[in-house]
Amino acid sequence: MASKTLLVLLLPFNLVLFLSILAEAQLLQVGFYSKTCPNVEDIVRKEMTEILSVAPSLAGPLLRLHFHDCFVRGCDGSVLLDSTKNNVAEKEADPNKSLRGFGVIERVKAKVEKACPNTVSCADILALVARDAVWLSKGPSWPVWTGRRDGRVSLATETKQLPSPNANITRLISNFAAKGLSVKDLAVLSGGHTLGTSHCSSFSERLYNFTGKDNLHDVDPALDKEYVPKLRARCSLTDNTTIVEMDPGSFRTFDTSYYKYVAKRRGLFHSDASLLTNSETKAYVQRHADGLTAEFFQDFGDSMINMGNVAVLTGNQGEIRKKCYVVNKIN
Ligand code: HEM
Ligand SMILES: *[C@@H]1O[C@H](CO)[C@@H](O)[C@H](O)[C@H]1NC(C)=O
Ligand SMILES: *[C@@H]1O[C@H](CO)[C@@H](O)[C@H](O)[C@H]1NC(C)=O
Ligand SMILES: *[C@@H]1O[C@H](CO)[C@@H](O)[C@H](O)[C@H]1NC(C)=O
Ligand SMILES: CC(=O)N[C@H]1CO[C@H](CO)[C@@H](O)[C@@H]1O
Repeated sequence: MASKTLLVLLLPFNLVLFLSILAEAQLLQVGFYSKTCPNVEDIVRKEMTEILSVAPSLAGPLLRLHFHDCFVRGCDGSVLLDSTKNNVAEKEADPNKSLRGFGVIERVKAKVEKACPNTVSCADILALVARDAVWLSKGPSWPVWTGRRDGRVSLATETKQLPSPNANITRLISNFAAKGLSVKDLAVLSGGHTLGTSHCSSFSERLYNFTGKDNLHDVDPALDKEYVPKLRARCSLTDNTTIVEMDPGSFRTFDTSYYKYVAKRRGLFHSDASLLTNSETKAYVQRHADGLTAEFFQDFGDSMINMGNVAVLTGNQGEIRKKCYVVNKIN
């Protein structure tokens, strides 16, 4: 995928021809809506610019929504569906309790529906919104491959496939491999934690109860000892409401400082710290702790394209949802 992006960059003049050839082989394509909804990317960008100018802290949650969509049942908009009388949806499950930004997706979708009814999927809107959230936070932009269709199923039980913040590197690598994503994708996409916040409950066991002893010495040894009191001052073991910046000092700016924190053993989650326990991910963290912004930005776009390809529905599969929180009625 990375090489394809590079090719796209190298071949601006043949872009249209090139992409239409690629489209034969590829399920998604850049500009899928160029005939059916030519302004869709402008509409999304305009809405996102307005939304983030008022509420910049939504950039993180919106990026995370696309990740959670893609890791459960593929990027099919299933994370957006509400529960029904007979079904508990993904968004009700534990890992999703902290998801935010659903209102933004509905707002953007409504604008797109007005311009191009029944044309653009919610799954694609999520992918475009995630890209714009990063770009508007001073991060990279990348060509979003579109043409996803929306699923009709969302099951809370399937969110078990999401990686846990307590995961070790073996577990993280296998979580990603199960979605066709590489060790490099893991190192790169973890850099998404340069944006946003976490609830204390996602990491407080590391501060007080790492091995279940529940005392002040029961600390995750992978955490910088000098950082522990700072985090403890913010979070008790049972606090599930306080939020903490994952990349303190620049949590609204997409940059490489996440890697600087992880390299200093100050990543918030055990999963962040785990990146230092594998030679490839460790090398990535250490190299980017010193900057290398341009390379990280290129990598991040490439890996987002990879993630956006996970188990997508295309062609006649699924549907184009009218509203993102509910499947279409079947007559
Ligand atoms: C590698 C495995 C990953 C794990 C274990 C993980 C875990 C978490 C956890 C526990 C939170 C905090 C939730 C809360 O308590 O509020 C979080 C937040 C976040 N994650 Fe991840 N994540 C992973 C990968 C990713 C990826 C691939 C992305 C996107 C590329 C991402 C983007 C984010 C963002 C932007 C936030 C902040 C959300 C907010 O501000 O509300 N994460 N993640
Ligand atoms: C990693 O975690 C899994 C459980 O999630 C466990 O089975 C495995 O033993 C752990 N591996 C290492 C090397 O600690
Ligand atoms: C501490 O960890 C143990 C083992 O994981 C768990 O059973 C216990 O509930 C935890 N204590 C608190 C107060 O969360
Ligand atoms: C937070 O913790 C309180 C007290 O332990 C509990 O009643 C509440 O349900 C928790 N909230 C969430 C969102 O988990
Ligand atoms: C955003 C969202 O739908 N959050 C839900 C997560 O799950 C809890 C219950 O487990 C709901 O109360 C939230 O509304």
